[in-house]
Order: sequence, then C-alpha cells, then structure tokens
Amino acid sequence: MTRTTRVFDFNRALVRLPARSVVNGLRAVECGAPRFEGVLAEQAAYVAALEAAGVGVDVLPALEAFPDSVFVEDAALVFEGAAIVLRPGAESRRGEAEAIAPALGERFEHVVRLTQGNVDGGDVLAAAGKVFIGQSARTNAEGARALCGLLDQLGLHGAPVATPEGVLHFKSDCSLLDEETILATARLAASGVFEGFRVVLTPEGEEGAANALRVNERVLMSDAFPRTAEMLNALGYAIVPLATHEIAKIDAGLSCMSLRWRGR
Ligand code: CIR
Repeated sequence: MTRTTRVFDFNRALVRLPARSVVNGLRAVECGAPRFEGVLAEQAAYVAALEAAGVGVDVLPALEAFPDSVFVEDAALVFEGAAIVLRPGAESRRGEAEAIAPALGERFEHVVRLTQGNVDGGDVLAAAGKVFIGQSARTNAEGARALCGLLDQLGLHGAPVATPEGVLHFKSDCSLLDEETILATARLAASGVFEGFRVVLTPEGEEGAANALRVNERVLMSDAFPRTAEMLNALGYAIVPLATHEIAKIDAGLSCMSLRWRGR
C-alpha cells in the first residue's frame, strides 16, 4: 500500500549556526539579550529533535554580519524539488536571502527568487492544498502577490491573509498539527482565516505555544507552555518539548530555526 506524502513529512532540513552577534538580534520588546551559549544549546537540542524525528540536518556556518541569520526560515521557502529565495522585510535581514541562495542551489533542482515586495518565511504556512501568506509588518501586499505568482508556477495555491496587529509573524500565532488541524491563538482564529480546517486554540496566556512544528509523527513545542502540551498530548499528538528561553528573547520560536523538505 502506498501512502501519499503529507505536508509535514520531511526527511531533510537546513539550519545555520548562530553567530555571536545573535545577542543583537531584533526584538520588539527589550527583555535582555540572549546568551550566545544558550542559543547554541537550544539549537543543538532542536537539531537533535529533528534528527530523532527522522530528518537529516545540514548545518550551515554562522554569519556574523547577520545577527538573526540563525532563523533561516525567514530567508527562503522550500518544497519538494524547488526553493524560493525571499526578500525579508527587516532592513538588517535583507542580505540573509542572498547568503542562503548558494546552499539552496546545491540542494534543489529549481531555485527561483522573489523580486518584488517583501516576504518573511515566518509569515508563510504551507497547509494541505493552500499556502497561507500572512501580511504583516515584514510581509507586504506586493510581496504576497509576487509570491502567489511563484507558488502558482510550482502548482501551489497561495492565499494572502492578514496577521493580527502587533504579531511579528503569521506563524507566531499558528502551526499545523496535521493536514486537517491547525493550532492557533484565539486572536488569529477569530479572523476566520482557517475556515475549512479544524482549529485547536492555545489556552489563554499560552499564545506563544502556537509556534509549534509538526515534523513527521511528532510535534516540537516550546517547553514554556505546559497546559498546551497537556491538551495536545490528550488529543493524541506526540509532543516533544524544547527549551526556547534564549531565542524567545529575540522573538523566535520553533519553526524559524530550520527549512524543511522532502528530498534526496
Ligand atoms: C526577527 O525579529 O526577525 C528575529 N529576531 C526573530 C525571527 C523569528 N522568525 C520566525 O519566527 N520565523
């Protein structure tokens, strides 16, 4: 019996080592700089969790010139056989896209570039049959439109939607639990954007849990949200709790530290 590949079935991932400059990473609210060694340790545990979930992880060298470059998800989108080099919305992050392009060229048959507007990968949720593109302070309408065109060439349907005011990325507030189910904050779900999907809401006060990461049979989740973990465990998801204490100081969660795909 053959089983078709699900949107969260991955066997490969790309990560980048944090630079020492990560202590200067962008943050909306100042709550102290992350410790470099702490970010390194959180990333090491994350890579181990991806590997334990059945993913082969390639590690790119650190880029000191780009404090946020450990968050590779924002610089590109990857699919089976194809990659899209994005145009991150924050001025200090623009160069990360060109910096990751050669690594994508070595791994993907087709690499195309977004040439208009801005899109951060953190605003893009690839669900079954639909790629949500959340417009935000980092992703504008022009970028979302241009990305829809590129997705169309790959046979994918891009759907521009809104990210709630004050939320960094669309995926800060949602993630896939399975092909029918999305974990989302109440403020994002209230917009009706996930019509047609089953939505599981993060408990009040645990909104940060929404940036989880479904990988094969597991769901990687921050260990800072025990009520969400308990709820998802009870629903039958295999939760892998991971420390995000240091990366959270610079507004990061679990999707942002890797690019994931199915490939050779
Ligand atoms: C930033 O503000 O761009 C970084 N400090 C955090 C990026 C997190 N990226 C993501 O969730 N996709």
